[in-house]
Amino acid sequence: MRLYGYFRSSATYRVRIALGLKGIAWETVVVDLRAPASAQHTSEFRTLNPHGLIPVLVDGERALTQSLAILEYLEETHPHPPLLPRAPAERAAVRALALAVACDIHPLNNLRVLNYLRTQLGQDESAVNGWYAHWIAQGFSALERDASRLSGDGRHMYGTTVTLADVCIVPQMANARRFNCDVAPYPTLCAICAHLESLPAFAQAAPQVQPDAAPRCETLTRSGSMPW
Ligand SMILES: N[C@@H](CCC(=O)N[C@@H](CS)C(=O)NCC(=O)O)C(=O)O
Repeated sequence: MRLYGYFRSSATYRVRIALGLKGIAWETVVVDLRAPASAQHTSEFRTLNPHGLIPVLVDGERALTQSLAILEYLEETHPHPPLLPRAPAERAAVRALALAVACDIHPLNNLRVLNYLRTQLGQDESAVNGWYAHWIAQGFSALERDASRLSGDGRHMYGTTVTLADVCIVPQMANARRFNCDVAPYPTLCAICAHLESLPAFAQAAPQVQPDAAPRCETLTRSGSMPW
């Protein structure tokens, strides 16, 4: 399989984790989201995904988009280890946690949204960071309550095994930390992520160990010129 992605893309990070958990071999094709490359906007990439978003997973002749659809595809084609429980109500609960991240938090803080705030709406970095922190706080407050209720061991979002909810929370937590959001009010989420990040599939999927994690990116982030 070929995974079109970028080291800091949290949606790609989700797919890397799932591929690792399921023991699937893949190769990475780097789509550099940073200006001036902005590879997601090239006609070549838009042919692969007209939405101009990563990840894209190519399996044979088929190009799959939308990380949650990709995760479900991997779950169906490589069922072991399962990332969803067996009972329909439990599957719905896990999907709800994953979707709370993927549909309610992440899209509001995506690169193109932040860039729109900066450019079309003329907001400065302080306002953009405030926007980012606001939506993290909204989402994480509720997820903290969810996890307190649904985690079976304080090490997983749901029950006592790794699920799609875990695959989604770890990249979002990494993003929140990168944007200096205060995550102290979410001790359950922090404990869960600390455990998950120690697992090999999560550790090997982490942004900082990806081949395209170049020092230049760190410089750009710290300077505040383009936090991606
Ligand atoms: N719902 C999509 C979101 C994908 C997405 O937003 N990807 C980001 C990187 S994490 C991206 O490609 N951003 C490019 C841009 O905003 O221009 C998914 O889950 O795959």
